[in-house]
Amino acid sequence: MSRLVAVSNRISIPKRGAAPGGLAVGLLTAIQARRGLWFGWDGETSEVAGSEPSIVRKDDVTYASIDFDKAEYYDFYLGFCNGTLWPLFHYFVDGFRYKDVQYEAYQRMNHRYAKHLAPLLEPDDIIWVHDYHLFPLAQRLREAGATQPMGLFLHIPFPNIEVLRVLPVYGELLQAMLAYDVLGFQTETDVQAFRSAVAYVWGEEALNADSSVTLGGRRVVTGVFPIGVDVDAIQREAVESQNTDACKRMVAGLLGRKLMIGVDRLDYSKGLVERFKAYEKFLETHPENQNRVSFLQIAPLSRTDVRAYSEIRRDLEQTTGRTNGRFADTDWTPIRYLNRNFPHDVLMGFMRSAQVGIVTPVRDGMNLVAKEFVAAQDPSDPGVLVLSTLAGAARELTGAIMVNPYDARGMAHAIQQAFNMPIAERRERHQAMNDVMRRNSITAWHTSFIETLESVVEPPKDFRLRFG
Ligand code: ADQ
Repeated sequence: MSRLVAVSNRISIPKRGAAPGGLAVGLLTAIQARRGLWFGWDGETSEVAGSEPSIVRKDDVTYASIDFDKAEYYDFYLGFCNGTLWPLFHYFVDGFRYKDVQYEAYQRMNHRYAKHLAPLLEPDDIIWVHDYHLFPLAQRLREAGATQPMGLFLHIPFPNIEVLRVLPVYGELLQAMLAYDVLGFQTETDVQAFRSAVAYVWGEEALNADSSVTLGGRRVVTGVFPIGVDVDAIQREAVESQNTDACKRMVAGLLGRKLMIGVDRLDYSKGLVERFKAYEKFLETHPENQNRVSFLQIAPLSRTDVRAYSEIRRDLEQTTGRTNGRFADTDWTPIRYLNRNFPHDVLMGFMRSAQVGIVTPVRDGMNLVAKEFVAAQDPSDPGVLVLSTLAGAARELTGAIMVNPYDARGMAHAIQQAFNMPIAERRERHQAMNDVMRRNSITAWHTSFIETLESVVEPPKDFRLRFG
């Protein structure tokens, strides 16, 4: 069995007392099974970046990490990755910024990843790269002489070509993606968007009927690999954590009211401002719910050095203040808005205690919170998921109440419907979603991606060594 080398912008190095999240656990299981290597940034920045990766071995996994210097952090990570690619790939054409100097930093960083990773590779490795931070990595590794099979999985949406071509360097990035052997996406829409971009640049003749593309004699397999969760593990976590102090306190604070919960990284793609406005509309148009339901929104801060993120934070604080000022009572706070992290099991316990889960991104690659909410429910008395049609998860979780996240009135109506859904219908919808999630589990995700990567028989041998 080949060794698996996983590469992601950020890696989770095991620390005492800190449990990694669902995605990290899933990936780690796959790496562990193949006594593999996980390579990436350790999350630290320093004045001068270290010259060698630092290596830690634990439980059959080797962690090789690099740090960033300040310029790399600003220009590569905050700049091109999160100020250019992230907004554009989530269709925020207005919020997108492009600077040559940041793109150059992006290319330089990918070069540095390759330079540090190449000496750690073994001939029979298979290499699985994650996400938009590392589109050019395969190209750089090939130039360094690597001939191993390489796959890229994109966790975020792939935009339609009419949006993609707003980016001055879109052609170069597409070309870079074609140095991989396998390109994996969350949904069929993303694969189609990628294929239409290839056809736009190189013509329809580059597209093969079997969903691969061929360019310059190289064949690149494209496919849909919807990321999932471990339904049974989440169910266990949710049940066990209901006895924790944190869960008991949260439930006691409801004073018997029904609960709607939202859990998201604080990001403009998650549709939080629109969601808060919809909840305000719900309290206004369905006043019988005042003082009878509570909305708990957990949203830890992320990317606080990017301006768009401080703006959304301000908007949310204003909307929360207005709604609470307008509707609160001496013993009732309509929105409880918390900017903090919780251990994963506690979150699952919170979700199990909620009658409604609200997941309304204005654009999302998949959205694991939607799947976690469903998996955490008590099957005999499950809560109801209200889900944006613009989340990748909407393709699979068709038992949710679907909403357009920009339609406040429609969302208010959906929340009302969710709180009042009869138990038979709740059970039926929950069962259907659980069945799909068991099929498309986190194990199915990494197994099928790795199998596809292993099926790539002849990696290209025509890239010459460039590092001196
Ligand atoms: P993200 O945009 O980060 O991921 P998401 O899929 O929602 O989003 O996953 C977030 C994870 O963080 C969930 O497992 C959730 O439980 C956890 N989390 C959220 N808030 C938390 C808190 N307060 N405390 C602790 N944990 C918290 C990107 C893409 C998504 C895609 C994933 C995986 O943007 O579309 O689903 O990758 O591919």
